[in-house]
Amino acid sequence: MEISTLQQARYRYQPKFPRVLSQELTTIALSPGTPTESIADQAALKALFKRTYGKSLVAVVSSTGEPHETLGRKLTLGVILSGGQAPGGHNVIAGLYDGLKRGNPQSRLYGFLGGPSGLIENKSQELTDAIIDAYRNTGGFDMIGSGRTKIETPEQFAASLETAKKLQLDGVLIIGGDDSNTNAALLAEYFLDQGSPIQVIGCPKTIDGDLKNEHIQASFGFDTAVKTYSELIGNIERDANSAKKYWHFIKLMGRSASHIALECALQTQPNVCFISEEVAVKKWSLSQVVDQICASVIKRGEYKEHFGVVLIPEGLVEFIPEMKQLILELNDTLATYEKELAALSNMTDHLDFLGKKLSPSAKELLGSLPADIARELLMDRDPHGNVQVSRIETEKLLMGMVEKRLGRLKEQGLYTGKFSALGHFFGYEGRAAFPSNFDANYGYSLGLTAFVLIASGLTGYMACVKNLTAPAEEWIPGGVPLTMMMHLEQRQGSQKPVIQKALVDLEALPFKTFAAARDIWACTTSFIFPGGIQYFGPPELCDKPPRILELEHQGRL
Ligand code: FBP
Repeated sequence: MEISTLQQARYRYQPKFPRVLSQELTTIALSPGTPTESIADQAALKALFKRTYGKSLVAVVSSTGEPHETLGRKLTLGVILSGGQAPGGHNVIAGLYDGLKRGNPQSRLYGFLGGPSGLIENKSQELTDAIIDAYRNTGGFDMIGSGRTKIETPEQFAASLETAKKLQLDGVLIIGGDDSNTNAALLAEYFLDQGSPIQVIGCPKTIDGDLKNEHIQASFGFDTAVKTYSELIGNIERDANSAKKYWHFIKLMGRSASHIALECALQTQPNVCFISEEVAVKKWSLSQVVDQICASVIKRGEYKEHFGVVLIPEGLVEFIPEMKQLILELNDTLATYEKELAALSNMTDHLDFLGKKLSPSAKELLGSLPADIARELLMDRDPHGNVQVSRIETEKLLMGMVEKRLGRLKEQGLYTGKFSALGHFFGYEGRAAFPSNFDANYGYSLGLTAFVLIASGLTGYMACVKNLTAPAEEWIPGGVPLTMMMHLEQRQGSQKPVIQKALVDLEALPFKTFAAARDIWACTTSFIFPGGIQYFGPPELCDKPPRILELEHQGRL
């Protein structure tokens, strides 16, 4: 197979990882902290996770005692990639594999094909040196594929155990986001409940950056995705500043939280950027969102700057109160009347049917939306019940509304400028990019850490690596009990245990830094052009962590 020059060069890249993990394995140990509690709903979670609740945080440390053989036992492990692609995933598997083989060359690693369904349906492939080497430091999840199947029915849990037993697994690593790691917690508990010693460990993956907390500083993949999008945004900003004739409306991936939009705004300084969490707190209506864009267009028009850049987080529609209410009602109605709706053949019939079930305000809003947007809101939900926001063309909705509003102002003689808009959606472009050095190092470190946790006999933990703003050698590996990050949430009609999603914190330094500067960006041309990800060169250019991480670190000092 032909490979690019960059891919060849990346094969030779040696990921950097925490110093403690490069020691002789006989001198590495786990240091336990005090027992933990879940972030809320302690009694309910204790009852649901009888065997895995309340474990201690652990740190991977240099052992002070006699050398020991714990990490050298022969192991057979399985690994699953779950959910959307995130750069660095192949390196997690490579780190796990290298750790395993270093511990004991007889150890084996199976990759489950196509995500969690590979475990349920016993579809796997043994991973070898040749396979791992072909994917080192590459993006995407094509080594074994990924999927969004949720392990939820008793039959699926039983089938998962059956597969794990057939392959004689000692443990499974689930690499995924909040929902997939919730699944890892449930599976760890189930295996123990069934009297099986098979361990389950999770790993924080998602470009969205919403799987983070006090102990998980970041999910891998975020850095590469935001650097890829910021390069593209910077290029568009420069084009806009050259041609001086277009307003670019750019929707950015990130299903719920706006971490991606916030990071890209900090890296590129656009004229307008919305943070969904702020929209929700301030209860901005769709019309108020449009007002803000128009204010920037009008102000810039006064300086003859008839161009600009607007960043729109993918999840925005779910945070605008009236849209949120509409989506909630649609979710319920679509689930309740699934059969009846399936029997209807066209969009008009769908809308008529739904109109009779929705509240008057939701019905009115649905009717007022452009037909394409209404159709996109009715599309199938994902297996976790989420509306597929990546398929809703919010950028086009806002472009249309801004154009209409400016047209009206022009008629009233209140606006004399020019407005011509172009829409973009940056999402899939960033999910499978060659991982930045940060993500290549972080993914590999997480894989090595997961190996240490499994070889030490832990289950129901997430691998974690802290101190991420320092050079990789100084990063601190450890494990966080999965139940510690959980609470109960209303999902598809009932209270379910889930890992809490991290939204943008409006009180923290990253958002405050953005909020302090945005009024200037709205009027002036303050663009920054970050350029492409640099893979080779000085560390300050190549190994830089995301700006949000740096600001969060600064905020903690
Ligand atoms: P994960 O939460 O699985 O990491 O997925 C992230 C994401 O890229 C979201 O930003 C986006 O909304 C969604 O996946 C798109 O899903 P799909 O890959 O099914 O189109």
